[in-house]
Amino acid sequence: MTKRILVTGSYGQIGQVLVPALMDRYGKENIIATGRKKIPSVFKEKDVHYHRLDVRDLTQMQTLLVEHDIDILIHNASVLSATGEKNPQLAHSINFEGFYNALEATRMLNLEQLFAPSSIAAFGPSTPRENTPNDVITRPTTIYGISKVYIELMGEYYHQKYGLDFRSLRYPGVISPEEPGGGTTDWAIWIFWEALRNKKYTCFLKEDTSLPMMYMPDCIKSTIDLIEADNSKLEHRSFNVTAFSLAPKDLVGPIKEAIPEFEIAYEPDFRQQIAESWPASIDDSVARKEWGWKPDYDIPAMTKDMLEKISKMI
Ligand code: AKB
Repeated sequence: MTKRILVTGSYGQIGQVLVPALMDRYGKENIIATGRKKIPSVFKEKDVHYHRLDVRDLTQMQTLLVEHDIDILIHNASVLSATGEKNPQLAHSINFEGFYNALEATRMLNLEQLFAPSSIAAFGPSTPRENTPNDVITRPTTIYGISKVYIELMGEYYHQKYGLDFRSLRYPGVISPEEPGGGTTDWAIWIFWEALRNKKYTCFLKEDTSLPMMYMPDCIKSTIDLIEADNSKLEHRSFNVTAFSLAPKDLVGPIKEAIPEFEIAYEPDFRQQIAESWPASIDDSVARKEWGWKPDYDIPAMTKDMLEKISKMI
């Protein structure tokens, strides 16, 4: 049966790709994209059904959900890790108030499902860094990470208290040609753009800082697969997902193969500390077992596709 889906934060790096993917799958007329700004040009070109929404406004959110007869709310609106550390107050209001409104709107309107992403940022320095399990200590040290733990715990609370069908993925760094929105894993996008544009890149993380990552098509696949997963098979509500782990030095060789003159320099900044508080690799066996998660892209396949796509965009 066709679902009607509303997406908040829809013109972020992930939303820009997720919205068209949802339109293909569920029908253009069934997807409503929302965001704080006026309709972005990428959505105009694709004729996306778009409305302005500040997620801190519960009445506005409820009105759109009712007017468009929404079944599933995908709540992507969020201030990311690096921007959050520059403005913790803004991150608090958007990430905490916004998610609370999404939860309350889902409960009051009895929507079928609420999906809201978590992140590897939910982990902290006291979490084991290698092969981090799904069920493990989460004591993050960034405002973004704390908001992700809030999302997971409040979502799980509403699930057990009200039977609300909350689902979440702990996204790793997501790599794609689209512009990222102020995260710590953004280097893995800019390195490709800068290699193709200027043949050199200055990285804001140290060369051996490994973090879990995935390519955008896998991010979209994991999101749709979890939304459509059989609820009776889910023992968890929040899941680790990953495809590979990547440090800046790991991309130098593969990029040089395509662009032999490519050079990299390292000037670590405040984002180094954030990255060091996150896992280097995570264990996603719970997602594989409960809803069949399996990524399609490894590092060589992702690198080839990124270079091809960005070359066409320059
Ligand atoms: C960030 O770096 O803030 C995000 C994330 C890992 O959640 N990409």
